[in-house]
Amino acid sequence: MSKNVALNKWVEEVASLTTPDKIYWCDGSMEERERLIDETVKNGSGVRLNPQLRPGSVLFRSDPSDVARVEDRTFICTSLQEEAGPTNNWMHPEEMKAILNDLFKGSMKGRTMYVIPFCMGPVDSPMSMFAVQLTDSPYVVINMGIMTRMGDVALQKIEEGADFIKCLHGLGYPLEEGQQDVPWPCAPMEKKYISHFPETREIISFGSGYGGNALLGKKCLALRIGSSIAREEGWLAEHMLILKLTNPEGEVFYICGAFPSATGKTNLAMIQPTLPGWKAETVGDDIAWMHFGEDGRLYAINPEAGFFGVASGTSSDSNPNAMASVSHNTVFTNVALTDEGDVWWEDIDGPVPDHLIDWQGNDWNKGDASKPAHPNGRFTVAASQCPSIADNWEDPRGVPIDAILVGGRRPSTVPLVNESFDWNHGIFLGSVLGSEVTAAVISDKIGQVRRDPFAMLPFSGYNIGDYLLHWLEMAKESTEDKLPKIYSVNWFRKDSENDFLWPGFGDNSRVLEWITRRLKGEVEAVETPIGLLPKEEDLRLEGLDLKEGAMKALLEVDPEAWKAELASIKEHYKMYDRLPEELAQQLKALEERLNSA
Ligand code: O2Y
Ligand code: MN
Repeated sequence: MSKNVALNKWVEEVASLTTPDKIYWCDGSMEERERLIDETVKNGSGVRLNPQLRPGSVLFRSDPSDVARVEDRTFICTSLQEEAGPTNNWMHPEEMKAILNDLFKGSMKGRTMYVIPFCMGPVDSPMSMFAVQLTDSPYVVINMGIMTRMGDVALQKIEEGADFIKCLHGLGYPLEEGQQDVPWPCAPMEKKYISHFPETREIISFGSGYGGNALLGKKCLALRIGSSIAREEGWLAEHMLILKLTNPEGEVFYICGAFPSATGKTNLAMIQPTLPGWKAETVGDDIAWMHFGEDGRLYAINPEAGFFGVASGTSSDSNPNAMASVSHNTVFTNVALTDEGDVWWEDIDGPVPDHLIDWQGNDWNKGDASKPAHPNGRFTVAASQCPSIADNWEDPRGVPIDAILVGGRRPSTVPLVNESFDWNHGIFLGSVLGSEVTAAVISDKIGQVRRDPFAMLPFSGYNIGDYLLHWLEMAKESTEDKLPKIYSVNWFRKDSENDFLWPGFGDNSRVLEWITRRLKGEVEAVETPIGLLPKEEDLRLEGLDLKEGAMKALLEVDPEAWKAELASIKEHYKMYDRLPEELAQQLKALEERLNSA
């Protein structure tokens, strides 16, 4: 029980519907987390890792049917379908609530219902939001304790009267008297519902225990409900990393970046610059909430307290800061287990072991065709454990944003870096952000460009056209000189031999360096029909071993390729039922510039 009457009433209502055996209020302490981990180990769902190798860490293996976010089962429930827009699954709130009411009836039988008070953002920040998640998953409690400010710190504020968002989550796997539990309870796909109610600011998720479907503070609250609230209140809830960059002179720049999945977002958030004297620090790796300050600048907080990162591909080469972060006190999901009791995944440091237990708990021997770790296997770790975390990452005022990057995986056409002419042109660049579909996704569209405006297509809680209009209208709150400058970046340009032209990783600091000099007005750019590009001599390339002609290709604007790009953008814009007029104008202006070039 809490001192908040409305909260107690809701907890009682849900308990009488779902009939759990017990109700437990989470305090957010380390003792509580350790106790819960011990319980999961005892019931066979968690595996403690070797404390000598990975102290305080645990491995979970999910059901093979429950391994990632399920976009097909994700719904925005608004009174009118056009409010959800053409890119979201929609259902009327009453219809969805009726379905969910039936599904939740008795669904926590034989289980404990956990009450998780939590805060997205530093507890003392005016930009933060409070919420309470009810769940019957101890795995969710353990992860929420890392990903959010959870427990007494949040409950205290809610008891003092802070508004809270209701987040209801159920695994959909009740236990009858004497029934044996399974390691990863969940419901079949057709009974999974990840549903959002922007009009009443509620989230109800049923049937999945995994990641974005179940840790409701992340994609559901911080992005889908968050973006809807942000529109109403005049701020931005974005799928962006936040990076703090300090040049050798000690000047500090803050950069946000929108990148669709599989484009190196976490690596950039934790970049180690190769340029001497430059320092990069992490403020956030996935989500940014940005509000205008009284000075007309945009200030960002990271609403999360941890990272839920993809394990596969992470190594001391690709991301040394992530590797150091997960050295202890980490929850791993769906990675492989070594005979020594440590974790293993594709491309992790060191040789491939002869024997592993794979992510499904089966023996795996070197040479077997299957992959021992799931490609969407994850680590959950506190941001405070990251060696590159900025000392001011929890500043309640946020950090002032100087530049916004939008970047995808584009083997051709899109140059290494391109500065927008102004704010509206920058929104245009964000609206056409695209990434090549890679073999990582099962699709018949491999090699084609998938457009993902500001990497928010799966996360906008309202009509995607209105979302872009909101970006355009935000400019009215400030003046062009105070707004962040917007840049398109592309680390993935390839040549005719299918080789990458740019080394990426720490060398991306060379592009960031040029951006900071542009911000200071120290360097001129080349005006092209698509935007403002660097002169080759203005990029710091010393020490790089690039292929002959690489820079020319990385900075070229090929008129033929851009005509094809225009056609592809036109096709993409057809899907909008509410395309802002300004973006139609931007497209027309691009076409005219290309025609007269
Ligand atoms: O598969 C999931 O549920 C995780 S999704 C995710 C996790 C961390 C950061 N970003 C994402 C994403 O889908 O963008
Ligand atoms: Mn993300």
